[in-house]
Amino acid sequence: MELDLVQDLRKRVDTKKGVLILTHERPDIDALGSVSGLGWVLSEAGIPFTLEIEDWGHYSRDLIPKSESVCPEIQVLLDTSEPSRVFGYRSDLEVFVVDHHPQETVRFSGVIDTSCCSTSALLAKLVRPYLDSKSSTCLLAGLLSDSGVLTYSNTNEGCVSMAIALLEAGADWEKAYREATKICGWEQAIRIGHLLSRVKAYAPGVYMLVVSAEERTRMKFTDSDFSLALSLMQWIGDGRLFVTVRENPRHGVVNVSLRSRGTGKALELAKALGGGGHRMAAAAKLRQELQLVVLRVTELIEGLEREQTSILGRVTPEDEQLAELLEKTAFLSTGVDKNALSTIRRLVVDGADPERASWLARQDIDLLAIHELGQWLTSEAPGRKPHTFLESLVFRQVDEDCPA
Ligand SMILES: [Mn+2]
Repeated sequence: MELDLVQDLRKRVDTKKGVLILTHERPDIDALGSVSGLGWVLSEAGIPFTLEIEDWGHYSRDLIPKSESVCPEIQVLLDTSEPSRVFGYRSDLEVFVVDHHPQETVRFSGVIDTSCCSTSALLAKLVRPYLDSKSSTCLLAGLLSDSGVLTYSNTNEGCVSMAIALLEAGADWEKAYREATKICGWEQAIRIGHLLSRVKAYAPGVYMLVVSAEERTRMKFTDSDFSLALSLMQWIGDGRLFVTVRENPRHGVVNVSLRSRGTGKALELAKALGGGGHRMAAAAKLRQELQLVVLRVTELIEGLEREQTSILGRVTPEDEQLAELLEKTAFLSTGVDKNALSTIRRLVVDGADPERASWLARQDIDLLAIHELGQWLTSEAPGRKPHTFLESLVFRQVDEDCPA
């Protein structure tokens, strides 16, 4: 039997007090979608709550539920179970965790499920009877963000089933997709274009973006710019490892983010650098000179090279059908309904690998295409018409009235 989180929280809190909802610092869309999704659910259920978030970033203001001023009795930690990473953590309160990251030591009660593609998908399971269109749109945004719109290796049957359930509960696919992929206006699009023009190939299938503190300050690159550039880099068809290395002007640290495909080793590399994360999406923070970090990363990549990891294994007819569906819907950016998702679920159950299918559908996209996309973003006047597939895709990601 699945836990009913709403009933559970109702039992634990006094009607006059309430629940404090928290997540990690520098929250991503999975974190924000989970926090806001749970907020909407609790407000529907009449349980008082407060959200305390470091930064909502570009998240749509109409998807953020209003916090009440409560004197909380319990804090729910979403998308992390590590107090030192939680923004607003209170050591005097009881803790309940919902997370899909592996937990080193069990310290708190809660639900940890590393087989879930996102915390928002896991949370959706726990509050399923209470979902409405607002909460399910928020949770779907988180699911789509963490699963690369159902194309990363964490996209399993449960993940697709939950996307269907959220759609049935009233989620707005287009809005959730937009939240998961949003570029905030043409100013941000242009900065991302500058970043994409700087991407280099370091070994076959290995693409890296290195930015110094000086460059970062001069070009006003933000964390969100880097994370969107890293997503866009992953359109490169033959890529199996994608890396950003950025020097932080304020803290004298260098941040490394890694994404890998197939048998790629993002987590292994991150651990070698003293960091952590998921198997295919990981990060590390180093207090070292930028050039030394780049050297270390390059050496680690060369070590991988010798192992000759294969990208993706054998392609099946189900992979091909799924690739076709991805192409037809422009990678699920348009024309997605319950039928399309049910087809995806059937193909996944029959053995299709969403990552392999998306690799098939992206085969023609190379580093040159990413550089050209960068050029188009930086040279064209904002709002000019797109020509290529990638240009149209990114064009639709740009939200001209997103919150500043
Ligand atoms: Mn997550």
